[in-house]
Order: sequence, then structure tokens, then C-alpha cells
Amino acid sequence: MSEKNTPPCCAVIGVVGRANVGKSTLVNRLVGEKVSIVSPVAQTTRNTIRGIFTEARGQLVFVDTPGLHKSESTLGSLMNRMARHAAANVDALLVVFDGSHAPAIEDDGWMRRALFATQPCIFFLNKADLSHSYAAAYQELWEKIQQEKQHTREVPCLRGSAESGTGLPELLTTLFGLATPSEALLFDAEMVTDYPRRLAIADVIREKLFAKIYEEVPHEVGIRVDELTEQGAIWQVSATILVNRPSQKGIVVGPKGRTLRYIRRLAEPELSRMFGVSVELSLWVKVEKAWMKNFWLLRDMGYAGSI
Ligand SMILES: Nc1nc2c(ncn2[C@@H]2O[C@H](COP(=O)(O)OP(=O)(O)OP(=O)(O)O)[C@@H](O)[C@H]2O)c(=O)[nH]1
Ligand SMILES: [Mg+2]
Repeated sequence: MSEKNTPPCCAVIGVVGRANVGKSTLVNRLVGEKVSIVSPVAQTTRNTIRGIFTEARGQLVFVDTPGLHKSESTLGSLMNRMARHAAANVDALLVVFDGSHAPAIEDDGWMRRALFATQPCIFFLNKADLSHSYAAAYQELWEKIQQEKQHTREVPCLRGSAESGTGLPELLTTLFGLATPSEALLFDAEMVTDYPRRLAIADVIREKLFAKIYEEVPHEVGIRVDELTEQGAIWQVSATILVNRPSQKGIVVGPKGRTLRYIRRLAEPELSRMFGVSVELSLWVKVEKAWMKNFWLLRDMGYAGSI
């Protein structure tokens, strides 16, 4: 907590960037707890999720966003809209790049946004534990964009790894340098997220599903938590896994229900740890054609909200 008479410094930081660069991993690392699911599948994050970090200097609220991507579904457009909306409503932008991969069109897009953003921006070249062989390519791209736009801007570029934690103390110091003194903390000091628990539960189920069915159907799967009954230290959760086609139902259920059981076995202990109760999960699979284009269903699943 802040020293006597020293007001805490606070800032809301939008964590943005292309899909799969490690934004959620970074937010989890910085916050020190898993607030956002992570997977090797691009477009894992579907909502804006706030991760809250509080220490002696004050409080940083990280807004993890879905990676911008080309999209044709309502879900995809809502995800892109959330990312843009989040970027417009924060005190500073932390733009994450993957230094082990060549810059892509979406990285170019975020640099252009950063060049003209009204807030302070910081670039973070992630995945330093892998080779950072493309660091120079990102620098060149940034210079090329500034020349092309005939506009220059000083943006600190830090490097590190969300996975191993290197470079993160320096990143926190830079971010606190942008934070402004505030009369009070933005959130209670004990809070690590304000993400609604039904959505958090749905996300954990989706993460376990992604871990098992990596190639086939991930982007066409949606999870809806239908019921959460609290009986003292036991929570009974009933959730439906929505798929687009009958063939996908077979994949999610697996031979003799094995895939579904696997997902439940992984999700239950994690959810129990997360909420400090014993979570019992019932999972159902339902074919709901074009659920990703159904605004009302998406709204039920929390995707139509904004930060
Ligand atoms: N080696 C290495 N892998 C990382 C690092 N950070 C993230 N990853 C991996 O990169 C993949 C994507 O990470 P996420 O955190 O889900 O990426 P994201 O940017 O949130 O992705 P979207 O939510 O899809 O936009 C996962 O497999 C992570 O384990 C890192 O610093 N080093
Ligand atoms: Mg993510």
C-alpha cells in the first residue's frame, strides 16, 4: 500500500496487439495470478478482461484485449470492437509484439495507431526467451511508418518475456512512471480482477477445450454457463458447449464421452482453486447453427459488453 501521505499512483493500461503475441500471458504474469486464459490458438481472448496489480507505488489496471484480426462473424467484429474501444478508453497503451516472429500486418496497424494515439504508448517486444531475431525488423517498421506519415514520436521499446518474467520489473517501473497520483485506488487492493465469475468459468472451460481439440474446431466453440448453484463450499456449475455443426459435437464429446470428461477433469480443480470452493461441473454439448452470428446469444455469453 502507499506510504503515509503519499497518494497512490494509478493508471489503466490497455494491453493491445496482434493475436497470439502473449498479451494474456503478460497480464497474468504482471498481476501475479491467472486472470485471463492463454493458449497457442490465436484469438483466445474474446473479452476485455481487467487484471489489477497493487503495490507500494499504487495500482495498475491492465485491460487485456482480444487480438485484432480479420473477421467475418458477429463474434469476431465484437471482439475487434472491444479491442478498439478498450484502446480508446485507457490512460496508456502497452502494445505487445512477438520478437520471435516477423512483423505482420496487424503489428503494422498497431504501430500506426500508436503513432497518433492521444495517450502515452509503450512497446513491449515479448518472447525474449525464444530468439529475438526480428527485433531489428520491428524497429525498421516503426521508422518506416514514421517517415511515411511524416510524423515522429518517442515510444519506449522494452524487451522481455512474459513466460520467464525477464524485463517485467523494468516494464512495471516504466508503467508506474506514466501513472498519475490519485486520491484513492481504483479498485480494492485485494482484487486481482473484476471479470464476472460466470464468464471466468466459461473461459477456463474453453481453455481446457482448446488444449484438447487444438486443430479442429476451437473458433467455432462457445461456452455458456447456464447455472451456478452455491451450496456452502460446493458450487454446482452447469455449462453448455455450443458448436456450429453436428460433426463438431462428436469431436467435443469424443469417443465414449472421453474428451468431455477430460475437459471436466482439468477444469474442475482449476476452478476450485480459483474460487476457493469445490466446483462440480456438468457439461452439455449443443449444436446451435451460426451461434457466432447470433447477437443475443453472444450477449448472453458476455461478448457484447464493453469495458
Ligand atoms: N516462449 C514464450 N511463449 C510465450 C510468451 N508469452 C506468451 N507465450 C505463448 O504464446 C501463446 C499465446 O499466448 P497468449 O497469452 O494466449 O496470447 P494473446 O496475445 O493473449 O493471444 P489472443 O488472446 O489470441 O489475442 C501461448 O502459447 C503462450 O504460452 C513468452 O514470453 N515466451
Ligand atoms: Mg489473450
